[in-house]
Amino acid sequence: MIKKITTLYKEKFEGEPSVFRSPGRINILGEHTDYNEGFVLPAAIDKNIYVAITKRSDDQINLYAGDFNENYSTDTSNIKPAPIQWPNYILGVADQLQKQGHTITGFNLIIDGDIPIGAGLSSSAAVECAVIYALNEIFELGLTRMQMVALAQKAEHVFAGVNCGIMDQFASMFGKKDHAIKLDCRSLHYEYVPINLTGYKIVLLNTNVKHNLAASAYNTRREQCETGVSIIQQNHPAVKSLRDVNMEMLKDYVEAVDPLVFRRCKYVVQENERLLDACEHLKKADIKALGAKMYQTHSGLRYDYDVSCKELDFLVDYVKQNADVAGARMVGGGFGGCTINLVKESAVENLVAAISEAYTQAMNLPLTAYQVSAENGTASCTI
Ligand code: GAF
Repeated sequence: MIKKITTLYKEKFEGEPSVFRSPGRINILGEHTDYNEGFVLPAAIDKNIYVAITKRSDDQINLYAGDFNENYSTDTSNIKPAPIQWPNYILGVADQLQKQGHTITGFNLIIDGDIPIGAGLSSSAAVECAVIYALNEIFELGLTRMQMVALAQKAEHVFAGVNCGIMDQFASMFGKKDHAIKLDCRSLHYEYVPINLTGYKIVLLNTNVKHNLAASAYNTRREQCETGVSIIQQNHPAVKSLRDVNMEMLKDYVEAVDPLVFRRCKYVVQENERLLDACEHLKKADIKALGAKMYQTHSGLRYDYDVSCKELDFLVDYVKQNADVAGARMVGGGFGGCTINLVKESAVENLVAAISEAYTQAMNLPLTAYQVSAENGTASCTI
């Protein structure tokens, strides 16, 4: 990929570029908990977005996306959302830098990568993190990783219109080889937990669908959680987020008033509890117990949080009958993308063959499988 993007750069622009990469992520447990100030357990993976870049002396911004074979140009005095989507993940970052008082000149930038788009593996956060890291380096802005994460998240809110939590950008920037990150999204305290799967592999199964309502439904879920909090606050003013809420409070104050909001909040409260247990299972390499938690999470996302879809449910239901699969669930925001599966190493090949055939027959869609490992976060690449 590094050679490919450098060659592409030289075809499109002049000069010797610097190259940076930022990974996609999986999440072992803790879905839709980040914007509720809860816990998450993601890991950066061995699939990346790459950026090749040089700065310019004028104010011209020239972008080219290898994936789409498309270019887009603007200038630093006129950064606003583009009519096509992909430049917005780059321009949103430049816009945030300017809003935070940083001065940048123009730049030439090529973007490419091997994170499947729309697969729930955070290709957009990886773009934002690769770009902020690249701009921080070439313009010597002196931002810390934590500052870059916050800025990338804000770029997603403003230019992509998704009110996301902090998990994706954090995982991309702070990933560590062979480790998951247990992140407290309230304090931002984090701990690396070794991924010790004792004979199991992490297999992603990509439904190859991304239903349209994903972004708007995501924002609605976030609002429903906030509604739940505001109902409880009438009796418990100290409650700031679902992090401070327990099942008793939900039953006492929310269930009768708003049954839908109750179900949404119930899922989040239970998921936070599950995550703390799951971390202990992972630390003890108790893969069966960890897998059981993953199945429970999927049920919660399917029936209470209502962010799954028939394609994801098909894949989870299928593997549930297989003793070689310890656990599975949808990963990321939902409405398509991948399931994450813990599969006995010796069974991976047969499972992928069988489920691919069954999925295609049932859904009339191809299934794509990836075996992934946990890798380091955003970095410069040596050319
Ligand atoms: C998306 C968001 F970007 C994350 O912040 C997180 O909320 C996730 O959905 C669900 O856990 O990836």
